[in-house]
Amino acid sequence: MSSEFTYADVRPSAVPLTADDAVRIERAALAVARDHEGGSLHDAALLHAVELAAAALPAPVRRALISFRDKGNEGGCLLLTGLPVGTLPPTPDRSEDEPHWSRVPMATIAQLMVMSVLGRSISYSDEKSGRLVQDVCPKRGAERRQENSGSVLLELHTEDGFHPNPPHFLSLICLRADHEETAATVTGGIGDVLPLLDTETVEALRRPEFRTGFSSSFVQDGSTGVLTPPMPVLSGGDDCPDLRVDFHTTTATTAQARAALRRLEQAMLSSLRGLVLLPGDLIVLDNRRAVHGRSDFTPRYDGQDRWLRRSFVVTDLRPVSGHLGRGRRHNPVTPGRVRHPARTVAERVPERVPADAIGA
Ligand SMILES: O=C(O)CCC(=O)C(=O)O
Ligand SMILES: [Fe+2]
Repeated sequence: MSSEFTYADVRPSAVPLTADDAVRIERAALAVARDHEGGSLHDAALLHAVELAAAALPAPVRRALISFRDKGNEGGCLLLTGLPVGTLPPTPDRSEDEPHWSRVPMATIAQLMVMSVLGRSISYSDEKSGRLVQDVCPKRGAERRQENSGSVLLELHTEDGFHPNPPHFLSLICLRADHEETAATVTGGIGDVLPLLDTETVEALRRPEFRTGFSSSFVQDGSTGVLTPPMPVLSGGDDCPDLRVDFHTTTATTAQARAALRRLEQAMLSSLRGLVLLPGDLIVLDNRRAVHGRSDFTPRYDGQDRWLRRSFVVTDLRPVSGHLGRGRRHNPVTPGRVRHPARTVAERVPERVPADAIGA
């Protein structure tokens, strides 16, 4: 477990939007919001209008997104700066107070416009009420949770690595920074890290000897101990493999796998890129190629705390369409909520995982 992150600043490599760009995006986003006033963000007509409105994004931004979508990059992240966020209500500090999207229309639609260049928006009905765009802000009483509602250091993870259909890309748009501007969002890309790993480690990471725990944000009773069947951490092409791991919940089932997981985490920790997100910043994370995490910070619960909004896309809806319910929400997969036996995606582990099976 890491206690802090050191990272190379990604702000110098950001794709900046000018003030004129921001005005054009603002107009396009508000037009969509106006046309769909009172509607659901999950409405197909609204999502199609968002895709059309994405034509208002300037060519350099679209070019950067297209290249990131098709080729990725070493660090697995792309930063845009200068997006419009509009006038904001107070930062919510309880789930019940999270505002309807129409109270933050500009940031919400601008984020979906950006994401529509990368893929098709989806959400997960197991988590955060299946909202298509979710609030990421510190919640009272959740401080120590390994979830985005916590404020302790959030360990490196690919998003939803336990899920049969995790997002291909996710984005975080910053509406408010934390008071001290110390909460750093970091990424570790497999492109940066692969050259640091020896062949034996890579081979071990490719064997199906790792089980990842379901996030407590998915398991409704908050219980832990629901693990995937054994899976590899690395899969796919030799040059740039796909990655699936959570250094908080992934456990190795053999000694060799355990050592490989530890080496991977060390290599990731020594190659991090990141930044303290500021209002108008939007970071896109390549969820097949990078882990991400966040350093700790101190919330004040004064309505001005750190506030990001998160959204997910997959590159193609058709392979997952059989799993989607109404409005692009992925059907439940957590035990107790599935209508068919849960064993197809997860096994409930009756007793604690033996200590010697837990990775670094
Ligand atoms: O708060 C952050 O910067 C990252 C949170 C996170 O990992 C997430 O929302 O998936
Ligand atoms: Fe995350």
